[in-house]
Amino acid sequence: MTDHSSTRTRVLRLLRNVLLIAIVLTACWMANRTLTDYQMSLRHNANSAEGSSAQRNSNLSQIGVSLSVVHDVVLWTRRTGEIPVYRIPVLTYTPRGHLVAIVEGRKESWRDSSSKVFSVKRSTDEGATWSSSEQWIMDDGKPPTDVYSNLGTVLVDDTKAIIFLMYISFGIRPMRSLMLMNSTDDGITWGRPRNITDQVGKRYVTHPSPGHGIQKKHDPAKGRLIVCGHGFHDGKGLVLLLSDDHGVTWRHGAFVPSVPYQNNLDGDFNPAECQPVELPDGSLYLVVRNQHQYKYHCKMTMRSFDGGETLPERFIFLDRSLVEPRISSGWWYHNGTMFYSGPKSETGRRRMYIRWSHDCGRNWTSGAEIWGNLAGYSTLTMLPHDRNHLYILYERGITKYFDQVTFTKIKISMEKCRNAE
Ligand SMILES: *[C@@H]1O[C@H](CO)[C@@H](O)[C@H](O)[C@H]1NC(C)=O
Ligand SMILES: *[C@@H]1O[C@H](CO)[C@@H](O)[C@H](O)[C@H]1NC(C)=O
Ligand SMILES: *[C@@H]1O[C@H](CO)[C@@H](O)[C@H](O)[C@H]1NC(C)=O
Ligand SMILES: *[C@@H]1O[C@H](CO)[C@@H](O)[C@H](O)[C@H]1NC(C)=O
Ligand SMILES: CC(=O)N[C@H]1CO[C@H](CO)[C@@H](O)[C@@H]1O
Repeated sequence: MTDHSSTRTRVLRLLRNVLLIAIVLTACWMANRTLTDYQMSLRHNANSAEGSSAQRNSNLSQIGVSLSVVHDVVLWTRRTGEIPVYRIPVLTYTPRGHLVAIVEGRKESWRDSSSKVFSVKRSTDEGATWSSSEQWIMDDGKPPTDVYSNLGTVLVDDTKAIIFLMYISFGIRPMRSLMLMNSTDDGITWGRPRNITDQVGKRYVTHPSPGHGIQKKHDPAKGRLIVCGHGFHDGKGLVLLLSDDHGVTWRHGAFVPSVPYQNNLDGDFNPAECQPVELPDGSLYLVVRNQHQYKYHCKMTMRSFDGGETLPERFIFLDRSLVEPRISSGWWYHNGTMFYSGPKSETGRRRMYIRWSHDCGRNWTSGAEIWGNLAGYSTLTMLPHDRNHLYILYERGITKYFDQVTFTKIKISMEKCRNAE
């Protein structure tokens, strides 16, 4: 090699390194810049009751609530056989005032990508007794298959008396389909699922989060059906799916993408499984799994004041009192009280708690322990005609957090504190 050509090689190598460094620096700067935007807007406590009529119009802080367990029913159990594992509790009231519970039966293994059935049980006596046999309303087929489906959001159109179940189905990559089935006879029979992928657009095909969606009871957008989902075609984050014609057509509303500045490492802003409620002022209040434990091991909460079209950044909060070990949680609002369920642990799926707040999340009680051992996903509901009980369906166990899917009926007692007189 001549001196001349080796100098040229050295210059080229130097140029290449300078270019690489510039690319890396630009990427870091861009990622950090987006992240900083979120950091500035994410407040560290839930000061999210602003504008809520629930807080302005009543003396809720003067009312005490106590919870007591009425009874427990184990609905599904891990075992050997065709369906070794049941996971992902979904629970709803029905138009006629009954209860429907749905879980995934995982055929091959405990893995999320296992081929599955969706198994349903019903109760027509406020949770005292349940169907003895399970009904399968979806079956991915005999394993090994290339197809698997994940639960799933249930929601009731109260005006039309229809129960909907929305879920995602995976085929040979990259096929992802958003599926919707319904029951018009109170959850006894379910129709064939419809593929609504093209309605919402491939990009917004999301995992409808485990638990419930809502129908808005107040303006804006009274009557709208809302499903909260996590993950979408080319990334992660949170998507709201909306229907203004009683579930016939769906489109996407608010969209909060993740900020993966470290390749999905701890600390990323990555909102995941979410549950919505509506407050009396017509706003939406969401609890969101903080998948990469952005800043803290606690939930994110979000608000929407336009029926789910937007989730403004300045109303995204980290609620440090709702600690979580990356998990999907229960969320319910009734008559001035917010209820939350989830494992009270920053690190492990154990100790199922129900907690409540009388000021829309400004202050949370320490709550009541429902199960002291291993515990995972949970969901909450109430019956329209009986506001004195809260119902939780959750994963719990001794050897694994999903040994059982258990239903628990809880009595709520509202007591006025003495100093309120
Ligand atoms: C709240 O309490 C005060 C007195 O303690 C009473 O005057 C007021 O009417 C109450 N407000 C509501 C909405 O109940
Ligand atoms: C659902 O529709 C999409 C878009 O048309 C398609 O790609 C997908 O294969 C369909 N899925 C199922 C399960 O039919
Ligand atoms: C409910 O399910 C039936 C049966 O699959 C279907 O024909 C109907 O379009 C569905 N309705 C809605 C609103 O999705
Ligand atoms: C709502 O709470 C108030 C106490 O603040 C109680 O008097 C009322 O009966 C409750 N309403 C319902 C529907 O539970
Ligand atoms: C009743 C009660 O505990 N209120 C507290 C709620 O939280 C705020 C701060 O977020 C406190 O200032 C209140 O005292």
